[in-house]
Amino acid sequence: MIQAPLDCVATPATTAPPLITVLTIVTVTESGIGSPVIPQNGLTASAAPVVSGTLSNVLAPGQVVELLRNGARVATASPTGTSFSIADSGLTSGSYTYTVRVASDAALSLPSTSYSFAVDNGVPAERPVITSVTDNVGLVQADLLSGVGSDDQTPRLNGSLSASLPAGSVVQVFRNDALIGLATVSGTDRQVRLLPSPVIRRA
Ligand SMILES: [Ca+2]
Repeated sequence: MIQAPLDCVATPATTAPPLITVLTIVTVTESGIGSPVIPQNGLTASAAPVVSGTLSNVLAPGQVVELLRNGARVATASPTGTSFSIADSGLTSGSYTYTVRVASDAALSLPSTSYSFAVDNGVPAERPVITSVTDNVGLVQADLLSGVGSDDQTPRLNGSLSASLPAGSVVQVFRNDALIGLATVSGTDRQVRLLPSPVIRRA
């Protein structure tokens, strides 16, 4: 019987493991309630997106996942499994592209494929005003004067905008500081009309 020579027995590698090169950004979400997804090439008002993705295998000791925003490192994470989640912050209106890479003291991996989107969270230039409130119930039907009572529990708000709204923008309507709906806006004449109308009940 012939025995295998001892030098055929596998020995543990003594060099550092290779850097993981396969990273994927799966989603970028808005922070907060529900964490809605920001689509690739989409638009968001969020100043603090959360970048989530996967790794081809777990990180070796000393390795971290780096988040790059427009090519500059902005945050790192040390996931213990094969998925990661990194929160960014402080985004102002503009265009952004995220990539991720694995880094250690010795080397960097190639960056992942990119994930791009736009942020619009500045103060809108378009200014809405309420021009009238219409009562169309009962014997007396007219635009309401400020301070005058009405029997219309669903008065219609009419208004105008200083400029046409860009795509994706809405006019929110508040009653006593509570959001009650979105105005219907016709882009050409910039008229604002609230549908459905708010319900007002007398005390
Ligand atoms: Ca009336």
